Amino acid sequence: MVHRNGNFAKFKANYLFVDIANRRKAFCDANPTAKLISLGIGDTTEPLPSPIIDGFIRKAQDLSTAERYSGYPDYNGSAKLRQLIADTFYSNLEIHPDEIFISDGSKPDLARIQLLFGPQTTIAVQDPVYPAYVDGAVISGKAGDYNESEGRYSSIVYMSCTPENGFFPDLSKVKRTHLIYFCSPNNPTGMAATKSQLEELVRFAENNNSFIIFDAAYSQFTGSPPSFILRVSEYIQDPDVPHSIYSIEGSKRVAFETQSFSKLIGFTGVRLGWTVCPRKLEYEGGTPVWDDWARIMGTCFNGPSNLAEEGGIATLSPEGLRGMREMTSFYLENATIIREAMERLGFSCYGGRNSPYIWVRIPGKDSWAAFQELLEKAHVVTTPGVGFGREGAGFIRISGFAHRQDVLEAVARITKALSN
Ligand code: PL4
Repeated sequence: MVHRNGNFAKFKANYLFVDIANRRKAFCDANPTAKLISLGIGDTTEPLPSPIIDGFIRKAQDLSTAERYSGYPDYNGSAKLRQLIADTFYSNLEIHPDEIFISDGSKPDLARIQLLFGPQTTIAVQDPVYPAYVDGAVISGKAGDYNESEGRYSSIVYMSCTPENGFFPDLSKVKRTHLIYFCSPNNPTGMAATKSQLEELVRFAENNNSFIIFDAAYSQFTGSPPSFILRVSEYIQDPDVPHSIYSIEGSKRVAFETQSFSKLIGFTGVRLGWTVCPRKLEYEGGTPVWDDWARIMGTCFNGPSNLAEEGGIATLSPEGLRGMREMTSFYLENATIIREAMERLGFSCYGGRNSPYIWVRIPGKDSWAAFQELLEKAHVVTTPGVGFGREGAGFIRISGFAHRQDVLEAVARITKALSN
């Protein structure tokens, strides 16, 4: 007999987005003519700019010739793309291309990082939290048991991020853990940590000999954009919000950073991202983490798709970067439209300024009830806040990733539904 990995029995329920898909399907089965609009899952909708499509086509044509065909890619991604990422995103931050590991996106990297650390490793997460961090901890045996009445796993340290603390945890009350997952701009709250807050976080990690896993999936350029780029827009608008944890002194000794082309340009389906593992990041005793991370990527990943990489290289060309800024600007405008509509209805809203997500407090309702009401009355799919953790109870997350006409239609329907 083969024994099941007992950690699977510890899961509390379905993965959040699977739960939503199930509820959505049940609603559609019962209401086959309803035209649902999804502002739920953060999934990009807009067509890719033509210079990027040209990159894919170029590579596809190469693959059709004996001279330029290429098979397995480099384990850590092409030197060209790693150099471009270093120059574009970390221009003043001294990240060497060797420290950048190209991957098939942040979510797989976030799961693979857990393989670096044994089951005795303790983990802290923000609450609310992107559920993939917690689910990865459950599978790898680091989460402990799920406590139904607490709505939490026994071995995970939850750092409350609420309107009351400005969505930044009171670190003086946070118990020391080996790993700290931190996402800024944050999914789901849409709030971004300031420079002084990230300094506090890095000092906290240094004092506790912890590692930070910094998820910057909704960030963008570091430093000044190259002069050829119009500063059209980017998710982070506020000059006091760092784009990378590496803008913080000392962070290379304590932090990984993961980033992705998914939300920056729309590669959610193409699949391309990267994780920075600085050479200075060392375990107790001085062994570099880099060696093990390279080994994990070599074992659990066979290098990024060469088509995706070519799209990434095209994205980081001057025309591609212009397209990227227009894209993030578009989704941010969607977020503004949604936020203003919800505020007009009298709801307290957070996020939507440095991020495409709006975190809306729905007084007197639990999140799933609010989700269900919007689904049934407005035919709009959102994400129930409690699905991201206990501190998300009473909130819903609305995503700005949608076609403009859908956003306008959705806010009109929500306004009508909730005004009656
Ligand atoms: C739905 C903080 C979305 N199917 O695309 P990736 O793998 O480079 O990035 C995934 C990711 C990483 N880090 C953060 C994220 O928010 C996301 C994507 N999150 C959302 O709506 O919260 C898409 C979720 C996806 C899933 O199952 O996670």
